[in-house]
Amino acid sequence: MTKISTQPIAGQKPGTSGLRKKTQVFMGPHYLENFVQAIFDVVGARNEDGSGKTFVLGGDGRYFNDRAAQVILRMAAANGAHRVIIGQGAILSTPAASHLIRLNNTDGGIIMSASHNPGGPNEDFGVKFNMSNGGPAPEGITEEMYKRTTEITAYHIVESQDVDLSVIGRSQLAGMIVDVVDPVTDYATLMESLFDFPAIAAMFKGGFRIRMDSMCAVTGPYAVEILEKRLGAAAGTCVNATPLPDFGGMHPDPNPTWAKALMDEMFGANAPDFGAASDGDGDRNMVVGAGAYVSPSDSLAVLAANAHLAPGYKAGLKGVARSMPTSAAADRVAAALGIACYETPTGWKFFGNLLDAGRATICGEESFGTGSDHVREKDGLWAILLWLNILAVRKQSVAAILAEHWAKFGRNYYSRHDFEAIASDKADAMMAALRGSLAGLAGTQLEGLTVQAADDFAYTDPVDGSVSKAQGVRIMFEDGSRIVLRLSGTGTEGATLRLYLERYAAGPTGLDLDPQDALAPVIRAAHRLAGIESYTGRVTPDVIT
Ligand code: VG1
Ligand code: CO
Repeated sequence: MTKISTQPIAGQKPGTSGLRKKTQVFMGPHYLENFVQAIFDVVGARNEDGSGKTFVLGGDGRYFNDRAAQVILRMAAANGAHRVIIGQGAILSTPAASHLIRLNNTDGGIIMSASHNPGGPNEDFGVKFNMSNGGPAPEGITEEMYKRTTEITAYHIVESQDVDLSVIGRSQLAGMIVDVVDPVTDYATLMESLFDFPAIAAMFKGGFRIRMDSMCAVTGPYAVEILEKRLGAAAGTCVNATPLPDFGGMHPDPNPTWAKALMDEMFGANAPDFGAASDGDGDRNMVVGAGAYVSPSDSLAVLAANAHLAPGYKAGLKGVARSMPTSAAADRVAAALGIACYETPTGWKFFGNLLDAGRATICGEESFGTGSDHVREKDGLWAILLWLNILAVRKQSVAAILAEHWAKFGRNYYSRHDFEAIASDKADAMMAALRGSLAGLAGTQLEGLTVQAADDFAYTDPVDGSVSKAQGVRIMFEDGSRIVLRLSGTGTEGATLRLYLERYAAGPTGLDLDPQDALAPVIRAAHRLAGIESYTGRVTPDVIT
């Protein structure tokens, strides 16, 4: 075992979901090692009695995934871990990693991913730690890790050859057990336990056509196994199904902008009945019907309203949770079902306590994330399979299900506008000015809207009482419209401003507008209130979802 002297490296502060930096930064001297040592220093690789702990390790296969895995294995051994369970080829989707942590009663896991960020030598890499419940480390723990990186003086690593991760089976690394497992099997079995596979298979057999776009990212092998092999979807249903280190040069973010080929197919002639895409690490999903795009906020609401149709949820839901910027469509479903609805800050780590405490069964974020208490991460293929299960039972099109949903609950028109790579000082100045103006906003009239209330969202976790402040500026209007602004915590270049826009239409008329048209006055109000152009020089967003 070798103890290597090191020095603190600035900026190793985990964001919304782990530490994300340019790959070159992660590959720099001691960078990965310092952060991994900080993880082990905070969570401990040994139990109090001196025995070693067990961890799960895997990543989304992006550039540097394989080499980083070898470093982390050597460091786990040197820090005294007993055993590491790792996906073959160091591959695990984020939800599959969460499942393996729980299934094997381990002490947590390290996931190597920058999720929806592009990959490659000049793109992004990331590392995050998940706790023994399978969920991302809460803020208190990531803060401790960050603090540790600012005072680190040494890390531990064994000298050894690489472990062969290409072959399933057990080996030893300096006394530590390394179990290389199939990344797909346990996850696929979990899905089979939750959903009515025979009903979905019968639907496929009856001619229902689906297109699954894995965006050259990690879900490819999972999608092929589950959709094509176990459910009998036509060969070729899954496209971009081979994970590539640079995601084929694409941006593995399943939204209408980056999954444009899928959108074109779903809105073209002879479109399949159902289309879906997932992101770099497999925790996000986009679903589309023939000619019918489902916004993530609506998807959460439809899934919550229909989950009881799937075997895993037939007893009903204990509660629903959504991130604050997500639309209130799910709240209306929760109210109708008579169950609790929670509003949390952005990031899946805030759902963990609610899921562990049995307060929420289904959670979702506007950023194409949905999941349930089956794991402690959002789960792209899970959402896709729940949709398929619902479609198999209801025997209606996606468009018809959406229309019926809006007719019953009204429609929360919703859109997110992203302004990327803004100079950080300008973005900070804009947010500071906006925060400073909030106290005087109530009663202000603009664009035909009257401000009812404005605040900076703060969250008190109902389970452990921890408080998270400054989670996004909210401006609520008297007619139920809402504007939210926050800066991204996952980007690696400058600042990304996220502007979230919402307007409610009760129906029965006015439920079929283009969201950008329905939201036009809210968009204008947002630009005026925040002074986006005068601070950042931007008028047009880079990405609209
Ligand atoms: C974004 C999304 C957030 C999501 C996070 C991680 O964070 O807005 O909802 O939880 O990404 O998703 P931010 O701070 O950039 O807005 V993933 O699939 O990138 O792990
Ligand atoms: Co992701």
